[in-house]
Amino acid sequence: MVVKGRYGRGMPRKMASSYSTIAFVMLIMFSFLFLSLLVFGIFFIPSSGSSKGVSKANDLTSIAHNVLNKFNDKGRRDQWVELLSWEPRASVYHNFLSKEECEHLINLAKPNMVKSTVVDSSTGKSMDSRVRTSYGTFLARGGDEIIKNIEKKIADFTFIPVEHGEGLQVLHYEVGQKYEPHNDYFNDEFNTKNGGQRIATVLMYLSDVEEGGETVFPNAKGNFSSLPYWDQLSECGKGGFSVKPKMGDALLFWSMNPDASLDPSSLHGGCPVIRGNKWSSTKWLRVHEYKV
Ligand SMILES: O=C(O)CCC(=O)C(=O)O
Repeated sequence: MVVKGRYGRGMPRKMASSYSTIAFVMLIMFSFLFLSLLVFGIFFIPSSGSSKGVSKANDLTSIAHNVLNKFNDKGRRDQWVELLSWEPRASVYHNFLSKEECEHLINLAKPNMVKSTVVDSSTGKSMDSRVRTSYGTFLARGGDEIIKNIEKKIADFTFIPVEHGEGLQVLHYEVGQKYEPHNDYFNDEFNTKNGGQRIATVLMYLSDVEEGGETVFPNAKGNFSSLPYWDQLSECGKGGFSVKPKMGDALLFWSMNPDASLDPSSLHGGCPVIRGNKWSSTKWLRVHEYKV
């Protein structure tokens, strides 16, 4: 026995046509919704992993490169972050400062340059020293709009707030002048009263140096003689992992490990300048707010 439907075999034509109208309207609505989600970026169609610009997991250099390039002004030199070393943790941000910013810092500093000193660990006072033969001066934090902008860029680069930074120090080294290897962190309580320990340093090169003047890390771990610029380094520069000064580049290195212990591999110095002269600017960053 064949059981017939309520309407017998098949639907009445009128009903069938209203179902297809509903289906058509729903199809249009879904297509519209799908296109809207795509346009507003709520979801995306994955492309094959080999496409350009897709970085591997943990490939920090290319992540930073991709992000930083977005902020590149028209006509400005390419900017990217290069990881240099894990012990100490160090990276360089290429073309961090423009030529105009470098010149601005040098011009502000020039009238006030005095023989560089080191900090006495018992009194916290500055004292003359043979380990440091450069000339330098400090520029007040937030001293003008250009300094404010540089300090904001440093905060973005390091993830450490502007208020944790000491004032910028500008240094000038002439032929033969140097800064012997030292750590930027303190071994006493006096110097850590304001702001706590120095956690990291950003060293900005305000000029190129024809020969010598490298920043050297004598305790760094790695096979440095395989570096492509090894042959261009001075004897002092070959005494560890070295960064050659290049105008506008900013070297970031950490004096503290992620577990808050001090990192002795952050020992560093400025090699003697052999030809030309060197201008640099240092920003020391503290664990806590540094009151100025
Ligand atoms: O000039 C350099 O390369 C090193 C400077 C330095 O060590 C410092 O300012 O703490």
